[in-house]
Amino acid sequence: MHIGTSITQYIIEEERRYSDATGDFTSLLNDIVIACKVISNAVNHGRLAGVLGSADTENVQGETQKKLDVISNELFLECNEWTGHLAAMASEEMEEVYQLPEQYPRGRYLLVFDPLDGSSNIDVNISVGTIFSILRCPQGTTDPTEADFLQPGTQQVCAGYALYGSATMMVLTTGHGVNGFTLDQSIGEFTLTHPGMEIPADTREFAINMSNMRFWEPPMKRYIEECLVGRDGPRGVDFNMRWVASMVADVHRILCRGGIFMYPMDAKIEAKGQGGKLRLLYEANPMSFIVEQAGGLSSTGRRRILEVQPEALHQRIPVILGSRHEVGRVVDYHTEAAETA
Ligand code: P6P
Repeated sequence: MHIGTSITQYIIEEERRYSDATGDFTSLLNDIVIACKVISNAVNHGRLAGVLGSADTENVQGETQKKLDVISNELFLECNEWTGHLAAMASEEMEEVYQLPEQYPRGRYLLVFDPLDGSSNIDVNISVGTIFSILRCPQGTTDPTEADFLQPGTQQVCAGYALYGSATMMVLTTGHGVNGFTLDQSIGEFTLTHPGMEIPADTREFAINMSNMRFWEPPMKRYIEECLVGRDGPRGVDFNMRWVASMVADVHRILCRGGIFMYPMDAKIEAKGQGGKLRLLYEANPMSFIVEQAGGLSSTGRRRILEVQPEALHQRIPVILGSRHEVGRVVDYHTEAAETA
């Protein structure tokens, strides 16, 4: 009986690319996989396990936390804090950097994550996910501070997400392409099902929260209006729209069949003094690494997201990512607008 390539086998074979590999990274990635399996189990049991609904607490973002937000965050900490592979962790759900309990050894990596992205969908049984990014801990640092996490996305060692959907999947990149794994519930292992994922350069499908249209900047309005006019306008073709309001689900669709995902800057966000809606370190950067490794582009509209120098742990940023020809068009519209301003 052939069980296919397990995620464990994939990770170990990836490690063999590096002659100086110690097995540290392999073990770290396996710990993250375990955390995602446990979260998947909690999500799949939902109301049966009494884990739906609000936790009646707020996170650093000022958002009401779902019970599963808190549970998922605690699971990630519990599965990773003792291993000796990490020097510290940071999470959307925690204001400060998580310093490891002093009894645990320190390792060479930093882990930053959104333990349950899209959790506003959890109570209505729409797909949610976990997003994570692995950075190197600066040499000789044993008690990292926020400043040690403020590395541009180009410094990521690994990025991935788990999608808790009709199937539970994990999608990973370590800088050598993108691979997708599906959880085989019968053996409790992720198996390679989507090797070498690539985003088509062109698409006729866009993903954006249209209710914000009146707040967008002119180049974004121009792009979407052209898509809406379709074949009767300058694009000459009709477009389709999808918006799950779970970044992991929207990005996964784009990885599978192309598309462009946009959460642009808008006047409402600007009035709040924020740099965007989505968070740079644990949403935009890991998804941008994955998208670029799959042949797509990821931009703020004005610059490549992976090159942005973070200034704060929970910094927000505009995100336009997906099929490279469409992202390129949106960037061109922003450039033209700046040149004619
Ligand atoms: P809106 C989920 O809260 C999230 O961070 C992303 O997963 C998602 O793409 C976006 O926010 C949805 O935002 O304004 O449409 O609810």
